[in-house]
Amino acid sequence: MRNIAANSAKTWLTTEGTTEGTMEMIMKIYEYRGFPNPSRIRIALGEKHAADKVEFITVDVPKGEHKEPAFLAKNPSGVVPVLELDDGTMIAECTAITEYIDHVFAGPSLTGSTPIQRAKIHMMQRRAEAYLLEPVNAYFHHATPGLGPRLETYQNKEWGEKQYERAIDGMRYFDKVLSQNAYVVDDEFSMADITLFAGLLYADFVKLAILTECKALLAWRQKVAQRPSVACC
Ligand SMILES: N[C@@H](CCC(=O)N[C@@H](CS)C(=O)NCC(=O)O)C(=O)O
Repeated sequence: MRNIAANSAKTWLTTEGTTEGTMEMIMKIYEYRGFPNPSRIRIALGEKHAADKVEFITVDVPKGEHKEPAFLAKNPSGVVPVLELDDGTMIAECTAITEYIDHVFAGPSLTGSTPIQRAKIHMMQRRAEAYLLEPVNAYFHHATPGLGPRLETYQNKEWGEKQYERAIDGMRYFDKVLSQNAYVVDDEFSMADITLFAGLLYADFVKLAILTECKALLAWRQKVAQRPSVACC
C-alpha cells in the first residue's frame, strides 16, 4: 500500500511565516493520485509550497482497498483523502484537511483571513461541492459503471442521470459568478477555487464538457490550470 513520494517536515511554520518549533512532524496523506478529491489536497499543498513536507500513501481505490477494515479504521466514510498526524490523529474531508494545511504552513491564506472572507469562502466552496462536485460524483456512481460491480452495490440510473442536469446548472451558476469576479470569491484564489477546479476535473473524467456558452468559467479554468500548484497535482 505504500507509495512514498516525499517525507517529513522538520520545521513547523506559522501562517505568519515564523518558525514555531523544530519538531519532527510527519504528515501522511492517504490518497489515490489523479482522483478529484485527493487533487484538492495536492493543490492546497502546492499553493503552500509544502508538497515535499508530507508523505503520500496510495490507497488502491479501484481495487477497493478503501473499503477494507484497515482503511475504514482511519476513515469510517471509506473515502480518500485522509490526513494522518504524528500523534495518530486522523483528519478526513477535504475542507478540514485544507483548513489544517492552511494554518500549519506559511503562505497566502486559502481559507480567508477575516471573518467575512472566511464565511464567503466556506459558502462558495460548499456551493462548488453541492452544485458541481457532488452531482458529478453521483452521476459517475449511479449512471455509469462507476468503480465496477464489486464496489457499486446500489445504483439508481434515473437519479444518476438527473445529476448530470444539476451539474450543468452548477456550471451555469459558476459562469455567472466568474463573469463578475476574477476568482470564485472576490479577486483572491481560495479553497473555493480549488473545489470548483476539482469538480471540473471530475466532469472531464465522466465526459461532461463545460458548455461553450460558459465563457467566464472556461477562461477561469484556463487561468487556474496554469498555476504551478495545479499543473503538478
Ligand atoms: N467529502 C469527501 C469526499 C471524498 C471522496 O468522495 N473521495 C473519492 C475519491 S475522489 C473516493 O474515495 N471514492 C471512493 C468511493 O466512493 O468508493 C471529502 O471531501 O474528502
